[in-house]
Amino acid sequence: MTTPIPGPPGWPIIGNLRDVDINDTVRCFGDLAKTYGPIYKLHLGGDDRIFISSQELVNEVCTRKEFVKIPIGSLKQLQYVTPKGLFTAPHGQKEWGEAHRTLTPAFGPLAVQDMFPEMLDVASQAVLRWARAGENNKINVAEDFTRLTLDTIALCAMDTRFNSFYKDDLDPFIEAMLTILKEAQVRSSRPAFVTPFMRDANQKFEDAIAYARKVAADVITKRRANTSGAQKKDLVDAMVNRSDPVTGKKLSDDVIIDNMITFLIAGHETTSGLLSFLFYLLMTHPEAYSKLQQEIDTVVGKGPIKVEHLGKLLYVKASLREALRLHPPAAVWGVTPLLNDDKDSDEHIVLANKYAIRQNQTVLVLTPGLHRDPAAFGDDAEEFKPERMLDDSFQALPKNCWKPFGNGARACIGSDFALQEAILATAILFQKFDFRLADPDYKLVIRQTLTLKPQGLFMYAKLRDGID
Ligand code: MNH
Repeated sequence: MTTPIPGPPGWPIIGNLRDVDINDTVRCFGDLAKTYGPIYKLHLGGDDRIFISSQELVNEVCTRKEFVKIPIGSLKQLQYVTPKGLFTAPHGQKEWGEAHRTLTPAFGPLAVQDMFPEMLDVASQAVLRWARAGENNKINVAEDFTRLTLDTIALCAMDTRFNSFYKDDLDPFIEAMLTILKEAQVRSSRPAFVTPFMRDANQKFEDAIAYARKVAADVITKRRANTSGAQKKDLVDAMVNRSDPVTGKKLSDDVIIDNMITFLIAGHETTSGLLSFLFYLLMTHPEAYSKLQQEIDTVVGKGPIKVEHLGKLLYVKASLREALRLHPPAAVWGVTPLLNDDKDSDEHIVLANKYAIRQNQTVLVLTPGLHRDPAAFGDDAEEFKPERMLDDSFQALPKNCWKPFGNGARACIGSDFALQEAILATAILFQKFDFRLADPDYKLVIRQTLTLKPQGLFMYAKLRDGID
């Protein structure tokens, strides 16, 4: 016997379309969970979609092998741009397996340490820019962290300098990428039959894709031509020179291009969102702020920061985990039960011993709700407490209650990269500056694009005494 999954009553044809604001879906999905509970369904796009947000249900979905990734929303639209990119690949794609096996070692914690010099280079540019602008300069937090993360991923994954801290207009590659992301978002929020009629937008989209692919192809050509022996140990090197341990093959140019674009898209907005939320949380929690800065002063001191320092910044790492818990930038991801080879089969799987989920039905994991489940995090789940994310207590948390990087084989390949980058940036910035909100009464507003970010967040950065 199964129980129906609760949900708001829908309308004929449009289903539950009126229950969600297309530009603010994450918040709407979260609000609906407050009304209907940790599992509910909405009829959208011609099918019932199931939303889950408790540790118990998410744990089941994360551990039962029948559940596989399904690209949803903008991610699905981006399949057109990067059909063989890791992020957008459909479950079971051959090229995904090859690229996953080839590139996983290059994203491991040790390999990522080889990219410390590049990350430090870009973080130092942020320091310089904020120092020069002076303590009365209002910093647009999300904007400057996007400069930081974009320049970092471009340097590591495309061997290209955007120099975003030195100029106000965007590099043409960034322009192209923003056009691509915007169009993917627009397409994901309207019925597919409309798209062919949007001639101008479609042309702009095609031009942007062609430009981005050309730039990426030139990077590959240049790296292959460099036979000097002194090759950088970066992600370009991994994509061009490593081979799949199973097939022995190297990645094709198309797959490399797809993944270069993928890393730029996946690797900047998320990490800049993380840093923006972290700084917001620290500026509004003075105790955590001073603990974090004291740790940096003790571990790093006043001298240059080194790669050996990073592993000792335990409170910084815990604060980043806690920021990812309260404000996961990639907030919703999709899975679906794969039960047999028949796409239209009505075989189903039973969740929590009572809810039937059909083959190919989309289950969306709502991480903001999951990350505040009191059953997993206690009565203070809504509060910012980095202590709970120090290694011992972090490891003692219930299984699969913290999922900011997704799950299983399709989890984020860049999580070590992102954490190293964020730890380094936080350490060097708090070593040099004191921060405060430009508007002490600022109330957090979250803006949804492909990811979530604080909107209208400004701060002041004042050089600390004895720093020159
Ligand atoms: Mn990342 C997948 C979150 C940084 C490259 N990333 C995912 C997923 C989440 C995610 C969630 C799973 C999505 C899904 O199941 O549909 N990623 C993040 C967050 C940060 C982040 C919160 C930073 C903080 N990601 C990065 C960085 C890179 C990157 C940096 C690249 C350098 N992410 C990826 C790729 C995938 C991915 C590639 C797809 C992996 C796969 O399916 O094989």
